[in-house]
Amino acid sequence: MSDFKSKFMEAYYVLKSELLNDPGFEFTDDSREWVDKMLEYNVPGGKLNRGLSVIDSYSLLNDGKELTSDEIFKASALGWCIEWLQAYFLVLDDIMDNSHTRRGQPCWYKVEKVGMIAVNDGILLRNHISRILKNHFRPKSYYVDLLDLFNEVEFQTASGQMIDLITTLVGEKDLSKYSLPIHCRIVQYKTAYYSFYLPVACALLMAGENLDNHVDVKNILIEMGIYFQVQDDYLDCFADPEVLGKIGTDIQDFKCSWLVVKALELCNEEQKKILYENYGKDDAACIAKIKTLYNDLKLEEVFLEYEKKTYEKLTSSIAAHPSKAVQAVQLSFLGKIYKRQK
Ligand code: GPP
Ligand code: MG
Ligand code: MG
Ligand code: MG
Repeated sequence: MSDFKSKFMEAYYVLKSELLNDPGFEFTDDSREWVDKMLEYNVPGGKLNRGLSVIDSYSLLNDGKELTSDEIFKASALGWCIEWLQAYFLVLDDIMDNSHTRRGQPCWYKVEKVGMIAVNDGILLRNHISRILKNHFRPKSYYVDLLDLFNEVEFQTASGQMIDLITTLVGEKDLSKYSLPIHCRIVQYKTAYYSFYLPVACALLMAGENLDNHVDVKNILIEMGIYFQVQDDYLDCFADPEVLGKIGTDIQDFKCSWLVVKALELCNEEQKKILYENYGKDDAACIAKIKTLYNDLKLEEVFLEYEKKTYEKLTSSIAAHPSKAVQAVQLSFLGKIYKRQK
């Protein structure tokens, strides 16, 4: 399915060039250079799964019929809108999470001369999405639905991010409020909608579908998105940062991670004391104690068991869907993330 990758990359350069020559602003050489660097640093360097999924999904929804170059470009442009959205979220999320690295390089706000300019760059990235949609979709009958979709999903994500952040409030660090339902609510909103539902919803709109008729697809994709964020939480602690491209910060950030929720479920009184005393402290010795505890509780095995069960559950839900094309879209997503290492 990666046959679209080179076309997808070509579209990136077209879109970037349009943004660098946007008639809505009088660019100077300096400002154009800033935006160019900022985009190169933050937009194309990820796995591009979300973006590529729009073309893959659109192609599958068209029963694999050969796409015209205009269709490939349009689906790519929507895919890039999601990659731009992701860049916008990550630039700001890394500031909020006090993170160090992302995609194998320092977080954008950590780059010399950037600092808090990164906040405005995040706002610019968000605005670029609207510019791209306006430049390429304004005459389309589904333009309003696209704008509405991006607005809805951004609202859901920012709301999820809010609950992710307010559960960690300094001075109110209280592990007793962490549970699986709270975790599930956070990750459904902060990750699942924009990472899983949005690419398929874009492809459905481009294919002329009404999103109200696809609530069942949405529900399965949300389940998949929750699984994806459980993997993210697991990898935050157990992956090699070299492979993952980022250094985990969930333990010191006091995050309501799937791992701490499982640890709370499985620990004895003595281990609970260790959790309460060491979780959420930015201190190497405290972090090491939490990691030892996670190993003692065999959380790697617990995760692998969860992963297996979730995979089985998802494949059977997908198999129950009436449309073969929709099944194929969902299976291609699941295949991309099952047992991922980064
Ligand atoms: C992932 O959480 C969630 C996001 C990146 C959404 C951010 C939303 C905003 C409105 C800024 P995470 O912090 O676990 O991701 P990572 O592990 O990649 O830092
Ligand atoms: Mg975060
Ligand atoms: Mg983060
Ligand atoms: Mg994370």
